[in-house]
Amino acid sequence: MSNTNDSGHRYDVIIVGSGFSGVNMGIALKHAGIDNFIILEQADDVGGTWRDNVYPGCACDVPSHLYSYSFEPNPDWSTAYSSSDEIEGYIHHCVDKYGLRPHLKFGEEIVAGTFDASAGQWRLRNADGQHYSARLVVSAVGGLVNPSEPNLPGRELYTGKVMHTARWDRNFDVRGKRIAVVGTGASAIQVVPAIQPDVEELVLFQRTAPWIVPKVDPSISEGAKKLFHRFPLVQKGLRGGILALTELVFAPMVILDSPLQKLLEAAARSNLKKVKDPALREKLTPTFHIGCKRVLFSSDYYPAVQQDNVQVITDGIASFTETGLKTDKGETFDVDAVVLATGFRVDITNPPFEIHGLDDVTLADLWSRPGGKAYKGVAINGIPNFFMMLGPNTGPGHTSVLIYTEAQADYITQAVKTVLDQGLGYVNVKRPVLDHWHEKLQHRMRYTSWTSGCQSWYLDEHGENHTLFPGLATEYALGMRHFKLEEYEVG
Ligand code: N01
Repeated sequence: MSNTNDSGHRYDVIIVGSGFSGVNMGIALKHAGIDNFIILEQADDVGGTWRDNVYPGCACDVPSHLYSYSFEPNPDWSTAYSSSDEIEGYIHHCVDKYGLRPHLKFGEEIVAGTFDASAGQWRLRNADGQHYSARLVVSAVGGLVNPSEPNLPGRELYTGKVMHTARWDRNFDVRGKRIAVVGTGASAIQVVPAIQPDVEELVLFQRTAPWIVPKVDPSISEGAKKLFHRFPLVQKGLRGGILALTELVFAPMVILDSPLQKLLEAAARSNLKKVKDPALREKLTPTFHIGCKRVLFSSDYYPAVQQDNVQVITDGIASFTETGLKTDKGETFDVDAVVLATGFRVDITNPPFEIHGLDDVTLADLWSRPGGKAYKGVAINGIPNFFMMLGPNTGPGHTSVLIYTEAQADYITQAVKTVLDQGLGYVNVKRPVLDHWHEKLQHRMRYTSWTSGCQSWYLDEHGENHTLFPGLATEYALGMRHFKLEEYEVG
């Protein structure tokens, strides 16, 4: 097997994906003095989720001071919770500042990878059949990338526009149009208030009413920005304060029947009182434990759905018609466009591409049952010299995902350095180490509200949670401080 790609270059590391995680990984490698790496991205630009999600109102529901790299504070955030555009701009800034442009290659969809144990080399293949080789591979492909669209009959008959929120057409003007929005998750509660004032009519199809708590989103004053520029420690302190709040207040809220969970539910119920019409309030009242699905933050969703041009429909959707949608009760709604705010196919626990490890074992086989599992969410027994960013059970339910990715980037960098500096063929996490980690996590899952009886993208088809970390982000990050070679088999 060749050790080179089609252009003849050998890499130490290939990073697949250039969203927040891939960029983080690239920065960490550079910081460690490792320069012989490439970042392969299937799209035509960096930014991942923040490149793809550009629907009106798209913003982060984690405060910007925390939803940014700890080593690269941005004193110029314009609001407490930044917009998608502003976050995408921040990622570009980081790519430039940390010199990642020369490492990036776009239009590279990796479809398969094979590890050659005798050579200690990965060989990746892209969709055009070209190969790339490297000692180590880091998969940073993201977990919520591919839209999940309902398979409704008659879609081909419908003459209007259909758009998933993650594939928003910026050229589509909603003004004066009749719009149907399907879904009431995190994306829907942002897009609905953003378009409601401009559309003629908005028909919102709700299958499950979500829990929503108020979101206070003040602009950041020029004075505050100057203060952050002049005294970076102030911004650092603010970041620490927000992290502490999410850890001490929001994390315990996912513990089933905890006092804080009850407090959060009371806050959300009180928020619901903003809905004046009792019949509408009844429709919007959730029937599951708060925290079972992602808790949503919004102060403009309830006001928007009470406007005269909005209808909330709780009947199921049976089909498209030529002119709109038909419910399972036979009611039809004529609309100019259908916005699918229906979420994503969750790929956190699916192999990012076809992966062949030691003895030709595939990751698909390893994960066929009991679902995705990786040591600390990053390493898989049987798949050596391969690390994941935001792999199984490393998603946060309560705070910034970047706390996790930063910890992973540093841990993986230590692994890379160990392999390169010690001239190892490969490192392969030991099976008992992985199993122990996984069993402990799944045991803790039982005490969370995520498995308390609702349907969400957190759970797989067996009702198991292989997506989120059942603990504090700081606990996870502390556990990632040291790469321990003794936990790995060396080849
Ligand atoms: O997707 P979702 P999302 N007919 O899966 C409904 C992140 N995010 O894009 O609840 C009718 O949460 C479905 O109904 P139900 C964040 O991690 C972050 O909103 O399954 N309805 C639900 O209401 C989030 O968790 C930000 O009964 C159908 C909705 O569609 C994740 O992305 C912002 C249906 C899907 O909700 C996903 O959020 C936005 C059907 N056939 C997103 N199929 C931040 O601010 C599905 N639904 C960081």
